[in-house]
Amino acid sequence: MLTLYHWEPNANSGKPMLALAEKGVDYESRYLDLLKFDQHQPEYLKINADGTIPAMVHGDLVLTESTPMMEYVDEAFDGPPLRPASSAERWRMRWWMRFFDAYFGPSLSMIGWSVFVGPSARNRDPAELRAAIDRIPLESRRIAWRKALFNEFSEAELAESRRRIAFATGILEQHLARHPWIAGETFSLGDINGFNLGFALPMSQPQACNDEKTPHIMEWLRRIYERPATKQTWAKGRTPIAQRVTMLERKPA
Ligand SMILES: N[C@@H](CCC(=O)N[C@@H](CS)C(=O)NCC(=O)O)C(=O)O
Repeated sequence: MLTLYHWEPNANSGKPMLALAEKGVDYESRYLDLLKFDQHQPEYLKINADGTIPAMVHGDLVLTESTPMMEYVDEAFDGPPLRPASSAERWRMRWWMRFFDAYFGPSLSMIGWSVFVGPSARNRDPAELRAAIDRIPLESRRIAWRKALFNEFSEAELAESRRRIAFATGILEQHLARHPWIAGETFSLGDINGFNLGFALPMSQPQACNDEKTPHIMEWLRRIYERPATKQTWAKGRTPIAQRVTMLERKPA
């Protein structure tokens, strides 16, 4: 019995969703609406006391942390391997996953929370919002929500995130000019990870990621978008967040 608690196919939730689809593994999907704070409700806190998504339940085991969760999916289930056979490619896959999770992802997330999550969840009674923030278990998430809901990200921290995004897209473009995939010659969890962070980059960061400046990133995103597992996974989205993926449709020649 496999159950996945997730939000939209996007960022962290989309990583196990797409890995499971690539493996061809069925699961029970439990959709939590992040903007309605479903992830802080008592019923879900019994599954993941941190109140973050995704979480996966396989038998008696509760798994959190989307990147190691994808490695578990690849090891525990049949289906095409999603980690390269060679040690060198595995190292390169993990190098990039660490970079995505520790450096690129948090910067994209800060911009996303400031321009999208905050404004989308803000139109409620401030007292109700403060009570919702007080129920968040992790201090780091309480801080992120407070800044997003009350528009408190400083210009200095947003500028630093923009600088990091420009740097990250620059080195990713250089890498993909030399190799078709993140690990090198083999499609892997690294591509699933990067796609989830970056599928909307041409819309959210058009100055950093576009056909002229980063043609190899654009081609890589389009190749992943065209995979049947990606189409199947993004069809599970319920909001315009997931629908942004269609911007990767190739224009008729
Ligand atoms: N490192 C964790 C991060 C999980 C995480 O923070 N997820 C975000 C959504 S992408 C979340 O649950 N936010 C809920 C909240 O802040 O209330 C992972 O990769 O699974």
